Amino acid sequence: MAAKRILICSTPVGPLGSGIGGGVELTLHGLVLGLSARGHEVEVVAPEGSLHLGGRVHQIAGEWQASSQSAARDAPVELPPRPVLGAMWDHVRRHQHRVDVVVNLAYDWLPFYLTPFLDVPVAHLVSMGSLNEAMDAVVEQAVLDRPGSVAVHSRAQADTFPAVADRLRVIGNGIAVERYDVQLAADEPRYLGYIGRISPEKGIDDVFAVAEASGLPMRVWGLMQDERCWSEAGARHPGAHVRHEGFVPTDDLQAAIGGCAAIVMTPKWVEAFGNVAIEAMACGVPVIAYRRGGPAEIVVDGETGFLVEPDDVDAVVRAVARIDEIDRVMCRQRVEERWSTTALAERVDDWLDDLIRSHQHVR
Ligand code: HBI
Repeated sequence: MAAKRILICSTPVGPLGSGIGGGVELTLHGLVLGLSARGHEVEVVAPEGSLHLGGRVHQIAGEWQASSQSAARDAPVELPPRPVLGAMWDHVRRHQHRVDVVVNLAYDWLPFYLTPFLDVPVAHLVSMGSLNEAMDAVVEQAVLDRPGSVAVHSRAQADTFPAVADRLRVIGNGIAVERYDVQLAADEPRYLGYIGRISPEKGIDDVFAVAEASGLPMRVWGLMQDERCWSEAGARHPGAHVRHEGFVPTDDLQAAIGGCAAIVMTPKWVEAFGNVAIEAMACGVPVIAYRRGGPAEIVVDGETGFLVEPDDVDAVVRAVARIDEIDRVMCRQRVEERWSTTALAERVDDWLDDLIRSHQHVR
């Protein structure tokens, strides 16, 4: 298909580059790079204060949206006064005739509800598993209104929306592999790594438990979102040597994690994808993960790391002891083949082509 004019709407929880948007920021960056490289014109709508991404970002003023993760399943749909989310989608309404397709990355009710009010086709990339009734309802409605208009990152994530699981497009994710330097041997003496927001759903307590049981130092990179959960884990595992390295942006992160013997992923929730798995593997670092959620569809057991029984800390420790069985070059190679921005953009381009074609039929 010819070059497309694509408008990508970011998450309203915070500006790009702040880390508040978590994996969505990495996904957005991957889409901008990958789709531009395929000759498409890509622009972004994001809260003001965002990184400028080469001048493509329309910076929108307004109050940030509260994170869906902190709300209850039956929470009402809420918008703060002068919401940035509303202003972002008013921008879409005003510019919709200049673009061929809009890609929505916000995990919010409003963009889904507004879709039928717009002429332009909207492709919704859902970034987390099912969290609340309001989103479940509009995701289901979007699939009914426009089959093929909703995509997710993994089959496990799709399965958290049982009413429409088999009608969600699974597109994985992708990172700019060239931004990651592969390190072919782990630093000595050995240490483990964990990357991610410090919060209960990420399984911080298990991270401390693995550190204590393995006797290896654990280095932790990520936004300290929940101090209490961190200090409680420390109190429960006095023998754990865990050091918080802080939240570091991608370029510094990739340089920091390359020396890890392995990255551990102990999520308590269904991780929609698990970007940190492909970031680690891009640096040659094997991943040891619970067989739960997205990471179980990324890590190839025995080839790019190990998948273990969920919540089984001892199984993680046994896998750590086997880590030299993993070829670190293969970790990098698998990311280049499947999880690069090039591979992601190809999958997304196909998705957008199908959506635009079906949209024309429906008009
Ligand atoms: N909450 N309301 C809301 N909207 C989002 O787009 C959103 C969120 N919480 C977390 C989040 N996005 C991202 O950090 C994850 O999707 C990765």
